[in-house]
Amino acid sequence: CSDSTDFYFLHSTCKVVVLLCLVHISVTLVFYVRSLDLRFAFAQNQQSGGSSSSNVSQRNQVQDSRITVKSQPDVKKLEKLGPLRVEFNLPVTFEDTKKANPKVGPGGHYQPPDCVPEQKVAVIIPFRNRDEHLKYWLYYLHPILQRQQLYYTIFVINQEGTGKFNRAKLLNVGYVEALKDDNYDCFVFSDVDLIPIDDRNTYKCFSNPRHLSAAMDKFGFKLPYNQFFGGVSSMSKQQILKINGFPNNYWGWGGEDDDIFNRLVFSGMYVSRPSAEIGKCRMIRHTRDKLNEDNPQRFDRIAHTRDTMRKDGLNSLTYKVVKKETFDLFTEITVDIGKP
Ligand SMILES: *[C@@H]1O[C@H](CO)[C@@H](O)[C@H](O)[C@H]1NC(C)=O
Ligand SMILES: [Mn+2]
Repeated sequence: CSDSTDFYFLHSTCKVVVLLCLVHISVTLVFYVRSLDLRFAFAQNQQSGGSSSSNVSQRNQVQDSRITVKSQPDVKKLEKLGPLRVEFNLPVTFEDTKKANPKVGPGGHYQPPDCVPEQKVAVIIPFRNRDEHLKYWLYYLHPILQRQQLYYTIFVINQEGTGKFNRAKLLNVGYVEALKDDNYDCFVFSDVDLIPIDDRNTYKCFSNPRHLSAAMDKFGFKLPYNQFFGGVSSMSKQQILKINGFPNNYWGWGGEDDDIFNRLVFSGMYVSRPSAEIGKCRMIRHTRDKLNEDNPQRFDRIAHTRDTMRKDGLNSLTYKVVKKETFDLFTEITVDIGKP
């Protein structure tokens, strides 16, 4: 009798042990499969990174040997600087942003009260019909730029009318118009829908043109291709003059940023960038604007930057200022930039 209970006890212990083993194995399996998934997704990402930049393979690229893209050391860590929380679902108004930034003056100007600025920065935003995005941009950027202790003014360059959008020409206009207000020595060019996540990403100029939006969420927080210069960049007055500003004849979407990249490489400069960590930024998701169709001529254009850059740029720029308004958080300049 006692024998059989012993046996019974042994039997159930074995059962428990076997069960535990099974649980262990399945848990291990689940984690293993998950890690495979991750690795697979990563590989896919890598691939799509390579091929979705298909616009690159079609591009007649500047010879690779001429391209040097170097990382420059980021600013020394200042207190309170670091990663931020950036979201686009909270309701944000111009009024609230104004209240939250009492030290920002008319036209969106700020200067640090207790130090002499090393650079005067004009922030140029090419714009049309994106008030929703501009609200978020101002809400996030004003506090960041003040923490970075910059002397700066925000210029929103608004393309009048319903013709095709021309981002690069608006950048030229921003450069020229800002200089009528103050002797800026640094220009930051930012799309209205891009917000940096890390405020150590200083919106100022460096010894070479700087690509500030180095790790966009849209591209999995890395560069879509090495020569990418779109989104947010900064260039000093000297650097801009060296490349004759930006092209005026890219109407519609795409290519103008590649043309700018070519210009600076042909002028003997390279692109500096923050690290992938500090260069992280978020883009506000949106559908393509109606009047910003792909520019079918862009591949041809970027293949000829070397021939066109001396004739087309700041020295051939024409436009008419329609209106200049000084708002609390930014200066808006509405311009007629003509048609293709
Ligand atoms: C290639 O794609 C990038 C990222 O979307 C864009 O900024 C660039 O203008 C495109 N270039 C061309 C030639 O289409
Ligand atoms: Mn966009």
